[in-house]
Amino acid sequence: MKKVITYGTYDLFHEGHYNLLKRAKELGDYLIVGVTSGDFDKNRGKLNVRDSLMTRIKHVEETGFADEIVIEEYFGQKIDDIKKYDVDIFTVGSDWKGHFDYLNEYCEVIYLDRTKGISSTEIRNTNTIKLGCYGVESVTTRFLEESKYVSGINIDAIYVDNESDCFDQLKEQYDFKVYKHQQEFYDAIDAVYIVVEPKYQFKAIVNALKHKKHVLVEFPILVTDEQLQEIIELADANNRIFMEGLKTAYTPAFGKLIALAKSGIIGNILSVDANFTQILGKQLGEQIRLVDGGSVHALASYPFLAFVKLLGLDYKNIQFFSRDDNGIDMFTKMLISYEKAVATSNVAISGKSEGDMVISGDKGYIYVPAPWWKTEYFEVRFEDLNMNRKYFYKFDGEGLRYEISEFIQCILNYKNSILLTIEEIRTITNMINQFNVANKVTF
Ligand code: C2G
Repeated sequence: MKKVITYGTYDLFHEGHYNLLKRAKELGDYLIVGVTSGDFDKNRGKLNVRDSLMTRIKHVEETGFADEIVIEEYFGQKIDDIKKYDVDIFTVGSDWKGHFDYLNEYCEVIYLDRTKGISSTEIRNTNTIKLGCYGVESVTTRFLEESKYVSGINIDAIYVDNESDCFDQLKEQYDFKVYKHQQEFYDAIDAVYIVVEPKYQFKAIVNALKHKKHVLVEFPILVTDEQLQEIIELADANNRIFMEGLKTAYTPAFGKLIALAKSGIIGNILSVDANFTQILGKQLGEQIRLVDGGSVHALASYPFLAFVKLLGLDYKNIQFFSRDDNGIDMFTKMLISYEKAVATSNVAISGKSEGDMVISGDKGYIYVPAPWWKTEYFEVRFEDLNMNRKYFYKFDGEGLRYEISEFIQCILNYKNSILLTIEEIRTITNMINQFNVANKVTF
């Protein structure tokens, strides 16, 4: 019996996939089809796959060509599978010509002509989300750059109230339409990425939601608890997505880290320590302008993200210990108590601490080396060193592509993100607001 194997994502199943599977089957007597897992696609940079794994498997099954279906989950699995299933022929479309020649060592490699004029990416792009940038700051350049890695999105509208120097640079780098009137801007887009100073943030978000646009607002969200409640209700009433651009929440590694920590592998979590510090030097004034305050406003959203994910929403209280410079906290140590756990963090816009994270448990602990907020690697450690385990995950580029991909997915599914829920956003915003009212200790 001649066994054939082929692999693919098979997203938004189309005739190109069908033709490939048909001809793959004709190469032998028994066809194994490897369907890529969501994680594997993310790891190989294929973001924004629309169909679930189960849907993609079902579509392959329905063709009737596959005698067996396996899940492709890691780089190198093709070699393992060819050996494991005693495969005679590996085949794939001609768009991969040359890419899999190394498999000739294990079996015959055949590239079948690709069906011209159709691809999942093109189909995804037919219902492309038109995204506009409201406000321009330095992060906007990174956002535009990272958006190139996400299919199904088109950014060609910018609206700015006041043209900053970041804007002048951006205008040279990207060809997009600059709008001077908000109504025209909103008429041209489906969704908006908002980056503005805190004093304009609430009004900009409300305005976008009133224009029935999905909203992704760059962190930190610095509005009052009451204002946030109004935003949440408005988004709900208009059936629009509201998301915070806290990029770590959307990266593959961070999601796996949280899942592992909460799996019980280190027992009950007793404490979480996560710093986030910078010495901003000449950008200090810029950062203070941007967040209308100091370290807690600028950076606390990140450790607070880790705390709400690991310890939950119901903190008991927060203490702040700040190095204060004319009302601006240049360095703040935070102590957050929960019912059965405690969390600490140093945040600084003019000071440095180790940027690692330690999640302590009553059976072991997880160590995440700096910078934990861009983690690609972490270790689970125990008293018995032989039990220690290491975990690696890819973190591509600036990490914004995962956030953008999640935003598009949420819009298409009309469902707010579970990677950073509305309740978690509410709690993080509330924790920051505690700083504004707390009887903080200054030193
Ligand atoms: N295909 C085709 N014609 C098209 C589109 C796709 O023949 N118009 C083929 C591809 O060459 C591939 C299969 O259909 O052999 C599945 O395509 P995708 O789902 O895009 O899978 P891909 O990302 O190419 O992954 O490890 C994964 C595999 O290497 C292929």
